[in-house]
Amino acid sequence: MAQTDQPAPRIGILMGSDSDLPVMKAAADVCAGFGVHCEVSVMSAHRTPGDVAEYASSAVERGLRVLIAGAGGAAHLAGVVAAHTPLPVIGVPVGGGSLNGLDALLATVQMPRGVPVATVAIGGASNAGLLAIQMLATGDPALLEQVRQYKAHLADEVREKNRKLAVGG
Ligand code: RP5
Repeated sequence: MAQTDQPAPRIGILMGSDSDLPVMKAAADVCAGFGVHCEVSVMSAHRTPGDVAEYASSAVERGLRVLIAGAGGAAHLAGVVAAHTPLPVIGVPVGGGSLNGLDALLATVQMPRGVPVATVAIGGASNAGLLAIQMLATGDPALLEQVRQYKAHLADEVREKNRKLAVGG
């Protein structure tokens, strides 16, 4: 087996089809921005249900600590993943289709008692990545400091916009 210097991924990003990748890529980009290794996979709750069950059931043993699952339409991927793992699962409803993602939002967010999926906005893969980082950061002081710096940077950006508006007004 090929050896790499890459650390084991701590975040797993799943999507129901490669057509979801343009949306879901944002989650991987956020992880990379924080220097956290993630793994990205395509598997479907409907087309490859056995693969999804196997992936989610073995996620803890493989070192993963948070899972992100994005799908569109009858978006059952995040829920099925949550059914098979004790890890926190973040759901991303992928937009498009005749209902513009409302179907995916409801299918992802309306989980039964006992099996939560932390659902972000339609197309909100960037926030899903950030939430996964924040979850990891609860047990990782260095990562927590990075999140603090990120939020400080966000605040600086808003203040800069306000300053520019005041100057131009
Ligand atoms: C869902 O169906 C996928 O997550 C995707 O959003 C949608 C369309 O899939 P493809 O027909 O493009 O493979 O299961």
